[in-house]
Amino acid sequence: MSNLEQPIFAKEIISGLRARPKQLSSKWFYDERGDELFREIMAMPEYYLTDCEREIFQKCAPELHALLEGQPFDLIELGAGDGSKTQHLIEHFIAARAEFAYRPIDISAHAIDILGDLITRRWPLLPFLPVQGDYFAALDRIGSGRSGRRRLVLFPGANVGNFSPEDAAVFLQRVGKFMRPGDLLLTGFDLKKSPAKVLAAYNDQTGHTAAFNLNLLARINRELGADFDLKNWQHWETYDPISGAARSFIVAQGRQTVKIADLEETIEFEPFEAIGVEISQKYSRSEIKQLAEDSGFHFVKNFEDEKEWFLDSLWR
Ligand code: AVI
Repeated sequence: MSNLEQPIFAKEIISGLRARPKQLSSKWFYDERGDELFREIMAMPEYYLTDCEREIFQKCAPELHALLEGQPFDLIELGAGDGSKTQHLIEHFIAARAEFAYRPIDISAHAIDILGDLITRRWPLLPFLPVQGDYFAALDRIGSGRSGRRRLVLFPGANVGNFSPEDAAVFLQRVGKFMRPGDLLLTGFDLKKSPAKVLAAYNDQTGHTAAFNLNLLARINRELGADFDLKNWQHWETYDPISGAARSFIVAQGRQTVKIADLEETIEFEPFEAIGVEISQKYSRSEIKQLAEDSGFHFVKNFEDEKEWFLDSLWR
């Protein structure tokens, strides 16, 4: 985390733990350990999302390239992570001799370093121009340069699902302000499906998701000198098939008093009080079209995997 982000982290953690109900943003999951745990989740058989989107990217690359009409472009990726699926697009674009630069944006400096090593080793001639930080600060920085080029903006991996549907519309409207005629936005959506499938993806028996969520408390211990005793907290997952919201909670096993030494704060938790830590929103096809409209985009088409569990939706 950069020195600039540390006070924001501290401020958001305190206000989230003082709120009723208590709520922390899932964006704080991703420190170095969190990135590692998330890579383990993506490799789990229960977490079907990764394979579905990999299949989609392999299939849709030629069509995306055709839609860019042979013009030079910037491939901008919001929340790039390890970029493993995007490499299928890059591979195709390079084979098709497209003139483009890869501009991943990620809040995690560590994730960008790993990605940078990987990309520059595999494609030393590909312009790799990452931006570390908050999406909009990064988009502002990108927006002020290289003004003539078209953009293919990727928002993959169901990251949009980590917003409520209302916040997703606000977020996508902001992305839209950065885009110009001819630019394209490709967003990954996890589709509504069997509730058992969804629950298994976020409540695996091997405990990877529990470890990922509890790492947030461990991070608060490490970075803010708190004394959460992790064995007194339990990961809990719910899925509401009407709203499509999968939600993660961390639940206190009995009364807890937690001191956050660096901030001189003490937080009390009642027995079984829960901290909301993540929403992973699932969508229907009609909800996705509606979201495109509500965010000021024109829907172009959906690319789906064979099982019809996931789709990437292309908008102008
Ligand atoms: C990053 N994001 C799209 C993941 C998701 O599916 O909501 C994060 C995650 N949380 C638990 N498992 C995966």
